[in-house]
Formats: sequence, C-alpha cells, structure tokens
Amino acid sequence: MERTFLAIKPDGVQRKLIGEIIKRFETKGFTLVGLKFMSVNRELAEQHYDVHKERPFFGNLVEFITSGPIIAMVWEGDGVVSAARKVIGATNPLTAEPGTIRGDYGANIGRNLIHGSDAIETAQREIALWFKDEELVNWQPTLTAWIY
Ligand code: RTP
Ligand code: MG
Repeated sequence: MERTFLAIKPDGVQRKLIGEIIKRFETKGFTLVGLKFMSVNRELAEQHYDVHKERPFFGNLVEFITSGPIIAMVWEGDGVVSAARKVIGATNPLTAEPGTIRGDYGANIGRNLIHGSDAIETAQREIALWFKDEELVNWQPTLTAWIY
C-alpha cells in the first residue's frame, strides 16, 4: 500500500492547527501509520530539503523548519502521495484553492503549515529519513476496510 510523509511545520503547531490538519487526512479516509512530535535539528532539516540546497530560500527554509517543534507523520492509502498534495494545496497559500489546508489557513509562502512528499520515490526517501522501521505501525482498519 502506498505511503507518504507529511509534516506539520512549526507555524502549524504554533497556530494550534494540529488537530484540524490531522482531521482532514483522517476524514478523507487515509490511515495513520506513524506520528511523532519532535524538534528538528539542522542536519535533518538540510537532508530533508537537500533538493533545494542551491535555491535562494534554502537558508530561511532550514532556519524556519528548525525553529520549533513539528509533527512528523506517515499516512497510507491508495494514491495517498498525490491525494495528500491536493488536500494540502499549492505551495503559495495566496494562490492555493479555498478548501485546501494552505488555501484555508495560510497567507505566506514561507509559512505554509504543512509539508507533503511530492512523488512516490520522494515519499520512500523521506519516510526512511524521518522514521525508523519500528516506529511505523503496520495495521489496517478492520471495520472499514473499504476506506483503506
Ligand atoms: P513542501 O516541500 O514544504 O511540501 O512544499 P512544496 O513541495 O509545495 O514546495 P517546494 O517547491 O518543495 O518548496 C519547499 C518549501 O520552500 C518554500 N519556498 N519558498 N520564497 C520562495 O519562492 C519559496 N519557494 C518555496 C516553501 O515554504 C515551500 O513549502
Ligand atoms: Mg516540496
């Protein structure tokens, strides 16, 4: 079953949006298989955003993601990688559609509340970077198997 890595960024935690954000993936029907509340050190932040290391905003990005605790999560479901990106919305909250997390709650590209893996291969890399195998719970909801 497909899995994706999602992280509620420091702004989402500080704005008390953890419950609201998690609720959207739960009610959509995806299955939570990993979750931890944690601080992010510089090394992990730089590895996570390695693909952006030549971009002008890289320094600010690393500074921001290490500025306060985050919620790291792994979610499972058919097509979850691209579907989660749709639930999250466009990178810039100012142009993200209403109804998406960023469209509903964000107003700044550097404070866009949540990260979501952008492809299946990226998700595999990010899950391995953020979680040990034993931190993931392999389970399936039995009463609602049709929801994945
Ligand atoms: P994320 O990786 O955080 O889920 O966001 P994303 O895929 O929608 O966007 P991405 O292109 O991967 O960029 C990573 C984060 O960098 C910040 N950013 N700032 N100032 C800028 O032009 C700019 N462009 C990107 C955003 O906070 C974005 O989430
Ligand atoms: Mg990205």
